[in-house]
Amino acid sequence: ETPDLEDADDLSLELAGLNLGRRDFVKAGMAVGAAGALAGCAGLPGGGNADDSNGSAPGHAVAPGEHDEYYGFWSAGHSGEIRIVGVPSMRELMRIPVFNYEAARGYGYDDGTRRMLEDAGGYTWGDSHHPNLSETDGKYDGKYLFVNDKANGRVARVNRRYFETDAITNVPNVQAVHGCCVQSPDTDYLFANSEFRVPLPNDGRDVNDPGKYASVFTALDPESMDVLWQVEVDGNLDIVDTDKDGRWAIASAYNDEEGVEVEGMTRDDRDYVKAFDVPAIQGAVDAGEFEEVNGVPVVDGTRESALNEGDDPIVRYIPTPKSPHCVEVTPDGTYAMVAGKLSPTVSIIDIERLASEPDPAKTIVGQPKVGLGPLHTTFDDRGQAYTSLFIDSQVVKWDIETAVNSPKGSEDAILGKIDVHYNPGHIQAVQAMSTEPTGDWLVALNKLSKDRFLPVGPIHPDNDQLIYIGEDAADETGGMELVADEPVYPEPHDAIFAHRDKIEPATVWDPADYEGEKEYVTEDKARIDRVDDSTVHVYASSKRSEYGPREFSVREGDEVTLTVTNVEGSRDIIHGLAIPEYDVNLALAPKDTREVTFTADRPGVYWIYCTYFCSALHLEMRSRMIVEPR
Ligand code: CUK
Ligand code: CUA
Repeated sequence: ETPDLEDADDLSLELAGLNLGRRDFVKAGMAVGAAGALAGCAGLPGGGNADDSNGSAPGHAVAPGEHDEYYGFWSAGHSGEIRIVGVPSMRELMRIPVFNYEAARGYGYDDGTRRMLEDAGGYTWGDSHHPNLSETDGKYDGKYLFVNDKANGRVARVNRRYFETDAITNVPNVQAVHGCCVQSPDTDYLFANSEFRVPLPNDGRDVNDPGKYASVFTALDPESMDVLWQVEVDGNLDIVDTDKDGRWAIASAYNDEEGVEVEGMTRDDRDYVKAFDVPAIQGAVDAGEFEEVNGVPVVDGTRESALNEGDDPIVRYIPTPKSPHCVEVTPDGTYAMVAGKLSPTVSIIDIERLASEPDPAKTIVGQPKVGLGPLHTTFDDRGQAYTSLFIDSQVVKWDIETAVNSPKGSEDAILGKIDVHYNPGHIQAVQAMSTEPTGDWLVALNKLSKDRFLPVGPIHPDNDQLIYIGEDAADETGGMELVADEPVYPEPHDAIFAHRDKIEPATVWDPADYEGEKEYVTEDKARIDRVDDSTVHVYASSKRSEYGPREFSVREGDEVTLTVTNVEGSRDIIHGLAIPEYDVNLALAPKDTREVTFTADRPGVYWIYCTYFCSALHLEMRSRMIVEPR
């Protein structure tokens, strides 16, 4: 099958001014199609495609009962969640709902999570793109995971012990948060890029004056999740990453033209990457040099103000080829890699020069030509970079120092290319976002799967491909070997991996963690409290295979709050609590307590039952809610 390169990619290439004719597209499409056809007879265990293989990759299968070496945390795009995938097996282990309502975990159904979602704007979905693990001294500390919501301008935090979302901040003055990263080497700040430019504040003024729209760079406190300050800049901010010394946050950006339609947004040949001098910005905020908008201190970081600040602006504007998309900093903190779909190059920014070089253009110390549609770059532990090529449907491996020492536009640094299927967005190698890359596995998150799996109707899964990068070789792929195809539910954008030793999940809740918020209801404390004529509070316990109380009565129209504890201490003994026709659905891990409030507006008998298959008497694990007519 020939990928439909005629439409979407044709446009981007035309815009890129690459002057490739339609014939070149068809040829490229046929080459991809042929590789796909070959894969069918390759017969690698795990469904891999052997046509690029040099045969040195270790197996990726993890035997029954064995554990994976790495945790992978995947974003999930407009599914709004985080998914946990074992690497190298690529088995999906769990999902963590974040911006979405999710029934299996009762997320958004109990009062606590429902209130959190309502306080964060009341949206029923989000678009999660960039998962980040908190760091101490440049290493993942397993404390928090953060992720953005591109759709509604929010950021969320997932708690390390319970693998649950524990905070969502609806960021003021932004419409879409795209880039999101933690500060290195210590997570003192969480950064969020607003992508869509809107009037500040967006209250109906300046709607017809796009020149006055703005996007802002936001800093949050990772502990309180409060917004600390924002910096207004020119252009649409895209992705962000930081150096490894706590000074610079570097953001890609497009649409310096400030257009509102695609032709206008891509008119000029260059855009400006923004390097934010974080301590200098914090200093400006502390000195009161800001304007307050919707309760947030907003510092002026526009290009005009940067020019006025002479040699030492708080935001440096670095000219790059148009529409740069990625920013990824090398594990040693030396360089920031910037690439955009519309130029075939990666621009290498020397981070040390950001402070010393008066001409921002001279901070770019290398610009290898890597292929068509470069989107994201990742790293191994041997000074090599890997860049996804969206249009070429390839991953290219290249040597960083060779690229710095070669003329701009040269291909000297390229070590090899491997076909992926098809159209990769992010690629990530294990621990490449920290100072400890392991250089063994890389995942290409391919946007299209096309012919790789049994057809399942017109909406296809994405295809995440596992590539072994532990071996360097002087062959076509530079030693890269494709070992697995993994269909994934739409639409992860990015992933981050941590060695299993860095993550310590709880297996049972510690009731001390919710003391004072919710009562731990032991069996002898199960009771029905009538608060007043129209309010009832039911305290219930649950264990194999009964609820206490075994029945309770309320009156029609009562507001009922149900507080339920799972008193079991055994790992993996989870109970559910569902009430038919009342839309009540709780999931209770061992020693956890959840609350739900609803109005008992229909008289009758309602069988409360357990949704998690917990014992041989699971079906009998029931209680009755009797709603008496008034
Ligand atoms: S983005 Cu999707 S492929 Cu949101 Cu990180 Cu680049
Ligand atoms: Cu408890 Cu099933």
